[in-house]
Amino acid sequence: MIRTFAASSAAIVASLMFAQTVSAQEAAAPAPQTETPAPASEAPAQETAAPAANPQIVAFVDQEFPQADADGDGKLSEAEFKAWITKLKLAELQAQNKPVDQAQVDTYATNAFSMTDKDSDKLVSRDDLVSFFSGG
Ligand SMILES: [Ca+2]
Ligand SMILES: [Ca+2]
Repeated sequence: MIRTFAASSAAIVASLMFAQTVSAQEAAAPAPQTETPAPASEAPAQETAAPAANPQIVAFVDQEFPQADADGDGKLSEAEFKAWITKLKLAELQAQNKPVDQAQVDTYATNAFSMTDKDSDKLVSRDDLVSFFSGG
């Protein structure tokens, strides 16, 4: 039961991530800033600092992050991230009976890392992953 859920959510998140990566490649330019300022005058008592993350994404990251973080320092290096995302991608391709193009998977992993590492310090935190998978 749990294994089935984990596998299906991994596939969903991997597909989501692939769609984002493809669209970013097509755009070939930094995404326009679409931040809409929150109405500050309303509901001042409510904490609005942390937007609610999709529980399925949080569960997925909580499950996957420790496996991806090979040296256990709480951050994914580029090598750790790419090894992990490559494994996910290969599993997705296998599940769909699609041929594996290693060069394409490498490019995908490189793009995914740069998109996830928003501050370009070559490290990806758990929160970075959650926000990336959440489309942020
Ligand atoms: Ca690490
Ligand atoms: Ca970073």
